[in-house]
Amino acid sequence: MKKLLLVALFASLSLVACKKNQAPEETPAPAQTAAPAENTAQTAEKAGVLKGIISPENQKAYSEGQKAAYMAGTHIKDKNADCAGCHGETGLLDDSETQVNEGCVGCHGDLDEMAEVTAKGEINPHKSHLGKINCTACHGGHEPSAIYCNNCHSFDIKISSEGQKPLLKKIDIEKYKNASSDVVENVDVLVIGAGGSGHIAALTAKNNGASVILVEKMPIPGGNSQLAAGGMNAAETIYQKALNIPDTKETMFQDTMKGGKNISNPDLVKVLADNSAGSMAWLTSIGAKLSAVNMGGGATYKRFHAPEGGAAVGSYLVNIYKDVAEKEGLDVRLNSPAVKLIVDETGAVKGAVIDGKHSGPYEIHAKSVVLTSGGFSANPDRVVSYRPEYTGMTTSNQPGATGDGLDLAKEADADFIDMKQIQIHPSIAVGSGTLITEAVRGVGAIMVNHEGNRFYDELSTRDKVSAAILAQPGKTAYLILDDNIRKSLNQIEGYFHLNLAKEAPTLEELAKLINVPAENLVNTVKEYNKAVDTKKDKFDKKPQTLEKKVEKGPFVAIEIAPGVHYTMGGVKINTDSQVINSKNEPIPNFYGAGEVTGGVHGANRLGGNSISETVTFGRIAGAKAAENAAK
Ligand code: MEZ
Repeated sequence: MKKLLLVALFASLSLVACKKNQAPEETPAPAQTAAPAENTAQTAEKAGVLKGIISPENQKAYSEGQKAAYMAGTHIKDKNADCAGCHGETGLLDDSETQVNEGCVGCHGDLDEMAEVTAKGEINPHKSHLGKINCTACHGGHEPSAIYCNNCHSFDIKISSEGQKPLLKKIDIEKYKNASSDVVENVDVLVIGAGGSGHIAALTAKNNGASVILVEKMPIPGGNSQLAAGGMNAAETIYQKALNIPDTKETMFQDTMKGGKNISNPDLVKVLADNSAGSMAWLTSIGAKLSAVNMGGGATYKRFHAPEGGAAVGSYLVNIYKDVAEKEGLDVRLNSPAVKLIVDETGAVKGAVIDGKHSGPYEIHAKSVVLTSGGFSANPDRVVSYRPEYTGMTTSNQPGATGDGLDLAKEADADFIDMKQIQIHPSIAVGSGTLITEAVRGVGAIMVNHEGNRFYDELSTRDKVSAAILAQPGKTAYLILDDNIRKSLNQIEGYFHLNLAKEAPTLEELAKLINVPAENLVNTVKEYNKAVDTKKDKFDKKPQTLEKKVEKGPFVAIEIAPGVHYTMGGVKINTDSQVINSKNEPIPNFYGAGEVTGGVHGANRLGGNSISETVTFGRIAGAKAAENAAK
């Protein structure tokens, strides 16, 4: 029905001639010259093409480098195409490109339908963990298309209108130092960054009666939360109780402090642990069920909560947040970077300047601003400025994780903490940016070096496991698992799907496949299986983590190497999620949550604590921001 409505809406708009469900053609488009500085609608108007048919003149304008006249390959060939079909009669696009995307869907079908007609091989770009996303996240109307997936993967996918370029979205905040605009909107709460923390803060503020705008610089929402694989830590949950897991908030507090080498802010860690079961209950209330409980690195008990069957936690949650946001009518604006904070003479934060992709700069005046813009693992320059030894390292992060929010916060005199504490995750699949979730080790995979020998406790903290891998010849290792372990976590099938895992019927054959001495691998596994029986391991793996033997073929190997995963440092906050300034005082009207903040994880974050942080501190920040706005 919805589809019919969309088609009807589209039909009423004097349309681009629709060829529904036509697969995009691989039409090479002429080379593009530099884009003009003005926005697309202005350029289009100047070029006089807004209402015209795509004409020879239009094509000529394109070939002369006028961006507005550039059309994605399929469209440029369509002599009957009409700009208003995508742009509407005004020609003005909203920054989220809602209308134009409705147009794409009206002509071509939705993602599911496109997945049917474009299925080529195993990898289907229209069916991914990113869930429902805009067509324009990848397909360009007036600029070459880009395969969003290839920011993290290296798929050999063809896309119409060339374009494979990575989408790193680093915003040069310095450039906007004096930015301002006469175009002003007013709102109670402005949330900057639509990842997990941002969605939760925005939804909470809205539920607490505030008007809310959530802005996101990327063309898709979700941030790094979208990529979170393993689980969410929480103690004393109903799911743990049902499994008789004797975990407590105090144990979670102690594990987190110890994992962070005791430099975390204990008040924040206490908030994290004490609220974790409540955060889980809140997730349940919005339809998220994280009832599978696994072991995470550095944890005393199983507290790593994931969807039943072991699906990736992040995309599962983010897709629920997006649905709730849509249902509740949350104002979410994509392609809308916050480029400057508005700070008054007393130091209070009053809003931000947004540079919308189509609308250009405008101001949002807000009674409260919540910063949830994420970390900076995808910004190698910034990472290396703190940790030169990480030069050239891969990352597991989405391309928007560049840390611009830190530069914004600096304008409001925010204080920073633990900036040098950057987490290296032990298991990024070699040759890709794909995280092999810690849950693989949590459900029983062992780790061997190129000699086929184990060398460390697989479930120690990430800093130690990473250092141990980097000390091995070749600086990579193999995860080895059997069919029982494989079947206990369905994300592992995904690694096969992505060509990152190898399998063989016997350990000897697997050894041959990965080029390690077979005798060593067989003996290593024998010795490990004995440790499972005796609960005594030569690398001191905790008895409760010695659960499953590696015994049933086919056997699986995944080559892994450490990569930049999480930035523990960030803006200083207090337990009310208020951002703290250089005089150690809360900055009026300014809140922060998630990876842009520091202090919760100290020198090393435990796996599963970041999703927990997004929910707990996202909710606190949203509630406090709404309360402040109501004053
Ligand atoms: O919290 C994380 O970073 C996490 C659980 C990652 C993973 O290995 O899945």
